[in-house]
Amino acid sequence: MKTNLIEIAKQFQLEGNVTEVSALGEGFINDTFIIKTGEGTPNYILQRKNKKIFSPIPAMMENIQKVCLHIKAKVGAAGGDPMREAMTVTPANDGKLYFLDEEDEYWAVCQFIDDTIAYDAAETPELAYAGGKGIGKFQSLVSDLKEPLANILPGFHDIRYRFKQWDEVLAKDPVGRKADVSEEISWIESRREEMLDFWKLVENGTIPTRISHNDTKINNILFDKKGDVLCVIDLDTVLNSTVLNDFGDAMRFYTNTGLEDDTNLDNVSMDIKIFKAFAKGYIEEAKSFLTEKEVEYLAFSAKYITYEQVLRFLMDYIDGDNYYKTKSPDHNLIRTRAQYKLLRSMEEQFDAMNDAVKGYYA
Ligand code: GN1
Ligand code: MG
Repeated sequence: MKTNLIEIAKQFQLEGNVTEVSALGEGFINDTFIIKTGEGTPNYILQRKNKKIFSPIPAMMENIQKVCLHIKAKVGAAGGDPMREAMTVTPANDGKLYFLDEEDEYWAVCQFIDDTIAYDAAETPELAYAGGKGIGKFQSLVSDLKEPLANILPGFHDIRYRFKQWDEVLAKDPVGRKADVSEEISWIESRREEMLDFWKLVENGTIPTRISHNDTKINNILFDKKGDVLCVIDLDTVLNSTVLNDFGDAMRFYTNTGLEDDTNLDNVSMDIKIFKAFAKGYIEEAKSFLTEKEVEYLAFSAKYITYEQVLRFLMDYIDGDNYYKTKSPDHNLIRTRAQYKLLRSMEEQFDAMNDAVKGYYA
């Protein structure tokens, strides 16, 4: 049965009348649409949430709502505009934060914030600096939200958990792809201990657990027309974890001179100018709450998350492409190779990355 998107939209407490629902963006995980209502009433973002990945969805929506309400209260108290500087979840007609359709699919809506810009790439150091400030500010706004969030994505950036999945997938080799990727597999194995050593510091509390966003691509930040950060969106992955994940994932995304799935590896490298600009903005905002240990591992976190992404793409390839949406049979392998090239470039420039962080923190 073809889903009637207009009918789904009508299940939510929208202002105005739904005039159109159309696809938006190219997320790998959820399906996203924009709901248009007439003149003078807001537009909305509608998402079919991926229940295979986020589980349970109702708990995920509670997490998102907790974070949104906390940020709204603080923005309001500081004289800002809570409708523009925070996301607004729109409940369903029955008051729930989601709608469950007849096919057992979960839908959720939030308000679309007008007159904003989302960028697909951090093209200039100025933009990277603003993005760094945006993520630092987001973390700082939620740093006093003490209520724990539900763990709807167990082991998300936990490399011990990823190795467990990895070992299982490799042992099964369900579609017989393993033999052809032995070189790629060696990239993962040769760094296993280094990555686990870092994660042990999170496990034993040397690096604290806080609220983190966990998906800090630049297009998850809305800027206003002046180029200032308004708010951070796509809160599906807000979790209690290390905030280093956010720094690392942002650097994996922002600093890449090529595409995440670039077929021309010559395009891919880490742009140290972008790294420095983001780190400067981030540290300016996050300095107030970061511990020295966290600062010590900021540059490392970029390698950690990029490595994890190499592992996740390669693991999905070997598993037969069950997790990420793909556009060709070797899409996950192309992504693996491109992200590995980025990791190598970070490894080569690691001293300069560390020096930059030290300089801004001093
Ligand atoms: C997924 O769907 P999207 O682009 O928001 C993934 C991230 C990956 C990213 C790779 C829940 O995010 O962890 O880094 O793809 N999200 C989840 O581009 O797995
Ligand atoms: Mg996302």
